[in-house]
Amino acid sequence: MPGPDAMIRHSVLFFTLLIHIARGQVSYSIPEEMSKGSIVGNIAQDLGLDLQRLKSGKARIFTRDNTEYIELNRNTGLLLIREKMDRESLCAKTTPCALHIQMILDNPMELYTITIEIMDINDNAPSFQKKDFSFEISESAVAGAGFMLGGAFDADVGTNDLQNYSLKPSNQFRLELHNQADGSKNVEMILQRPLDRETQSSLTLLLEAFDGGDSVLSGTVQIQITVLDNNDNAPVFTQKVYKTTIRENAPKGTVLTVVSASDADEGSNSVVTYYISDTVNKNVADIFLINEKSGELTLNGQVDYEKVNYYELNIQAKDQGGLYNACKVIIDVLDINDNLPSIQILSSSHSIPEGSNSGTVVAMLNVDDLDSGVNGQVQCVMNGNFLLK
Ligand SMILES: [Ca+2]
Ligand SMILES: [Ca+2]
Ligand SMILES: [Ca+2]
Ligand SMILES: [Ca+2]
Repeated sequence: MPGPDAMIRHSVLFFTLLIHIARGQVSYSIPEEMSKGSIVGNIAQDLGLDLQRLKSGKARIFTRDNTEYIELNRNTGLLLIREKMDRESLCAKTTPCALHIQMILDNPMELYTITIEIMDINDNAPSFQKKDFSFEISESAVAGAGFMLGGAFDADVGTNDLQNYSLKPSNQFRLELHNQADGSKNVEMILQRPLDRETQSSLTLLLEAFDGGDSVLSGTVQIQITVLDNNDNAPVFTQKVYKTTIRENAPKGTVLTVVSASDADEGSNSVVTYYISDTVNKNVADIFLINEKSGELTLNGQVDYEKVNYYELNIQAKDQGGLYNACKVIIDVLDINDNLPSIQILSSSHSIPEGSNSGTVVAMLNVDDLDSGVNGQVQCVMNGNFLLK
């Protein structure tokens, strides 16, 4: 509803128009919502009747449905607003909107037809039936996909009626309006470029409807969009290569390292399981065990530095949708002193001739230790009258 200022403005803009006088009939055009007591027109003057005749003829207004919107002041000859008229209630979308009344006089009996056209003022903003629209759209939806939105309604007519729509922001979606047979427009929201749930999992848009009044009125509705996940991300390991060490003969269950991969998707699309993918060397896969869920790599067999001092494992992280990523775990086995030095006699003399010279070789021995570093350094000691070389 317009405020007092607006009413003053309207009464200036829509000053009562005398449209037509034919014999016995007169037409006026007034804006809707004129306040009680406002002047519609000077009927006496417009019909060329003097005020005396109005009085003597007991001039009065007659309406077919007895709704008395208009009254006649016999003393002044003015037609006045008796009850405020709302064009929308009287005529809805019908144009033109006119009130047909009669003025009756007695002595002699006379009948005048008065037509009052009620002009629309822009006193209704477009409004949406729904408070908001909500959509669930997969991030796999392609550009060009359309989503129907409910239109707005404006009770006014002509340029004061609904004229256009806007959608904000407009980077992801644009509007398409489809003209209907009844003159209304179907509003469709078109995806301009694919959504990415990992960048933005929900969007709020504002649909605004405008009329074409002198001062434009508008109505808005929110569009809530939830972006549904698609499995478009493979798991990613936090490291490409993990390095670790283990002492040989470490007990079964010893934790070597924990590998970890994250997946940017959500729900089952982001659930990661770990596998040792090194199937070439079955032994390797048997020696180590990875926890499918936690990525914890443990020792499941024996490592012997003297046999293998270095392992390279390929580990895969797989999501529920089958996307995967791989990493390497490099394991250095650390030596411990777990081997006794061994002595082998390569050749020996069973007897030594008496008086043999000092320095005569009597036996050749091989002394060895499988360990490495200081663990493999051997010191030989001998008793008796012999010398080790
Ligand atoms: Ca109106
Ligand atoms: Ca309007
Ligand atoms: Ca995924
Ligand atoms: Ca995704």
